Amino acid sequence: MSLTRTARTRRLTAALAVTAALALGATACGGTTKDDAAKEGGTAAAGKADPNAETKKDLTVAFLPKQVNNPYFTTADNGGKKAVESLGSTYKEVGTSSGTDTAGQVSYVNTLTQQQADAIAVSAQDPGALCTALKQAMKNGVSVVTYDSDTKADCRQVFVSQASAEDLGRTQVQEMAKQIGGKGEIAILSAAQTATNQNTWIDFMKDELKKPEYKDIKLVKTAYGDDDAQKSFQQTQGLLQEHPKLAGIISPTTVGIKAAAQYLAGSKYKGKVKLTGLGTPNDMRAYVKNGTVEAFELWDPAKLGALAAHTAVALESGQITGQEGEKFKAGDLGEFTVGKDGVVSLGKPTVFSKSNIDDFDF
Ligand code: RAM
Repeated sequence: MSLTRTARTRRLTAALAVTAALALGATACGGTTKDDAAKEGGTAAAGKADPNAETKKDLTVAFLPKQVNNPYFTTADNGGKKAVESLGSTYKEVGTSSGTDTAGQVSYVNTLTQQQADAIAVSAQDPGALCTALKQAMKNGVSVVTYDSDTKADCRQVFVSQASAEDLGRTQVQEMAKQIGGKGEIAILSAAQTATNQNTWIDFMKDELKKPEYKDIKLVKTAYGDDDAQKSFQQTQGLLQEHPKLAGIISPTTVGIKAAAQYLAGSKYKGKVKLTGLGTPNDMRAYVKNGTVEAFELWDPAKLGALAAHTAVALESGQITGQEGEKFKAGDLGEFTVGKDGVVSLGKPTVFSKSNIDDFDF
């Protein structure tokens, strides 16, 4: 019997067990780790990687973004879809419309496990909330990749990161400092308070701000707009009411920076209060052209989605297991190496300003 068939039979049995466990409300019992899964011989962690193993086809690869109706994830997941289909497998996307519905994300993971998806690529709304469900998925032979926003390292096999988190955090502070001439009060407008990606970047921003060259810059508040356009708009308004001397806002979320730009553009602060962070060129083009925003950064979300898809299929095919040093091919994106803690990094982000924004369409 082929490994796939064995894995399938095991999955079916395990899926029935999951159903039973869920019916009993016993979802918190899955303390299994990636290594336990490996011992069970699942494709999810088949012990040793074989870089020459054949790429499996006819797999079902499910994408579970932080938020389905967020244009950033629409672009990312479409990149994932193209890559999955180019590899001869089936793509599907499930997810919640709110960026703070962690219970919803958990329930999608459980459903995908019961449906015996071959691989899941998930952007986690919360680092810990998904752990039990993801461990259960891996125990059932599902390959688990996080992309964009990570869970804990033992709750997935690989994290596909958009760029170095440290670079992203530090460069946003450097850009802000340049725009405000090295002094003044600044604030951060983030996404959800639990978001792993934003929180990691913010930690690096705070660390960067400790350097002597930023002694005249004061971070006065971190606000959370939950990746909800209206809440982010209101939070921006609140920041300026509370801190009328604010010199700038850093918003490391595509939803937040767009809402903040919209608020500033229609206010007396336009062009005076600086705004930078992470945005898509299509969302921000008008605000760059009308002088509300000078520069901001981002990676190509479609490439991030494509890399997540290639990583998921490489795991499911046994070409990698998530150990440091393993190499795999990701189609047109080239060859990648799994780094420390199972992290695969897409590369360097692009800084967008008036001079180059029209070269990009996403
Ligand atoms: C939002 C989401 C996403 C983040 C981007 C920059 O779309 O919070 O997780 O990576 O912004």
